[in-house]
Amino acid sequence: DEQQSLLLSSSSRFSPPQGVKLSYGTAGFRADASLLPSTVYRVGILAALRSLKTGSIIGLMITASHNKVSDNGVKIADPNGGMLSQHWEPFADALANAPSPQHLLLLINEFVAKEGILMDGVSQAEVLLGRDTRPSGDALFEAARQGVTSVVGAVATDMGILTTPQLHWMVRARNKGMQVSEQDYFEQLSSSFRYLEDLIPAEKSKFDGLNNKVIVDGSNGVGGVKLKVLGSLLNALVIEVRNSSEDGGVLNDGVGADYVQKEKVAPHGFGSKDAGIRCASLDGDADRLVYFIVPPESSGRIDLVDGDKILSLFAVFIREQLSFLNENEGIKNSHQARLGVVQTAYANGASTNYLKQLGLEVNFTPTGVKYLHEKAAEFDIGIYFEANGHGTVLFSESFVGWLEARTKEISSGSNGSEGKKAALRLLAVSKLINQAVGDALSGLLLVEVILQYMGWSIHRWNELYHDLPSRQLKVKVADRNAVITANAETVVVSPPGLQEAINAETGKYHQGRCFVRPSGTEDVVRVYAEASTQEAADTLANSVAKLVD
Ligand code: 16G
Ligand code: ZN
Repeated sequence: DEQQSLLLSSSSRFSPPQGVKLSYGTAGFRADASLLPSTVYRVGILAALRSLKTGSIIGLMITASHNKVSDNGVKIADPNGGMLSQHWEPFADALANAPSPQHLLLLINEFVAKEGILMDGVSQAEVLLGRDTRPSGDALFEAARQGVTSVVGAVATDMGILTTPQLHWMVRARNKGMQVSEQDYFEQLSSSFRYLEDLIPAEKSKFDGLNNKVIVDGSNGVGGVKLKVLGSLLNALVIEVRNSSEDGGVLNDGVGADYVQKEKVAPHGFGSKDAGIRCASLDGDADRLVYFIVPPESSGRIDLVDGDKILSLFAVFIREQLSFLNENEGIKNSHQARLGVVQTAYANGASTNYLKQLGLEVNFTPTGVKYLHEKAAEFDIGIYFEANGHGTVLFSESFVGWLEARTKEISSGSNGSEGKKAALRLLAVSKLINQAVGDALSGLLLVEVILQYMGWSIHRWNELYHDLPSRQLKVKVADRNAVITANAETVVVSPPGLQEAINAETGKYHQGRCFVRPSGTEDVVRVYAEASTQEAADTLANSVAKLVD
């Protein structure tokens, strides 16, 4: 029929690369861009099928995040704006690796039958397409468009050049029946930021002098461009953007959140002239954010204020607002909101101790946003962050409803103005922060307004706790999947004996902690070690790397 011949003819234009096996890893498919047209085309088909299956709008983003400029990648945003349901990942793998159009068609027909997807040509499907600033983005966009439209009844909507979190936000908003132009995104972020600023008590210190300025490294990518637009909608806060894609530098080359966090050095374009000023860095698709402090002397080393510290700042603020709410509520209105935080094994041990001392429930999941996000969604307010700067805050619908009711009820009463303000602040946070996925732009605005509210400099914030020295290494091995882990990647269960050997090494160090895991994005095994001195962390990491080798 029409559908079958359409798929056959369009797929014959996109031959899969020879001798490469692709896998929908932690962050979708990623590879050298030249290998990807057929994969992206096929993910276009998958996105259209996903839209038919869910009866909702689906997103397809073309990016390779912090990876080098010649790489690219593709990932799907599900109806709620989150990651593709894990249950569909094996189908994505099978599609990408089908050797011929005939195989592809067979796979699709089988899957469609199994999932009960109605491919009747009458049902409608829509996929929002986004891409970052990579030069390969245009051609891959075209491949994706052809994939989507090879499913009869499916429409591909070009959302243009976007950050990854913008696309996820748009998918989430569209499926809630909201407007989703880029202007709507900027409008929601900037207005909730200004609203939060207005809710800062007069006696709390406002921005002054240097304190109203943040300098942001855009990783020579899409984030810098978008941040300039966002910044132009704000008054008190001055955002100076460096390393934006139009500045001519190479994407992710000596710049960006991944580089700054892993190497602990200042990105290109930053130096001792910036000493004392708040600096921040985005990654190539602006879903990661870290802050840093440049020291006065030009050693290149920086004080890193990473995802763990952003999480801690958010947790302190939200916990304070919740306590205001409880103080000001009569017994009949009280609602013990469940606040939970989620980290991975990469979280600095000092951050975990700090959060526990605050009395918070700290949960651990394996690396990868899909795991953290899912766990955080179990709470009334769930905050998750990876040390690398990817994270966000999730509010349950029922809690948002409760907050809305609070603001109305309290306003008719006489006391409780602090409680009402706290409810208003939390509601504004729920609108400012991107609840679809970690978003460096909305995260930056939330950090900035909380610092303003607290009257804190970046130095004061950085002093919340002191990071334990740590070291990360990667080891090239024949088969990274020979390493199997459990307990949120903290324990090796296979090969046998390896964990015992790691324990024996770790036991030699004061405050020693060490784990190994197979990377989800590169063909390596990663080693992480922490100890009371940098030298000890380095030696521990090196000796465990030898055990893996
Ligand atoms: C991907 C993940 C990130 C994770 C990283 C780990 C998403 C959207 N991104 O970039 O969360 O930290 O992979 O990489 O899930 P690794 O497995 O190579 O260490
Ligand atoms: Zn990214």
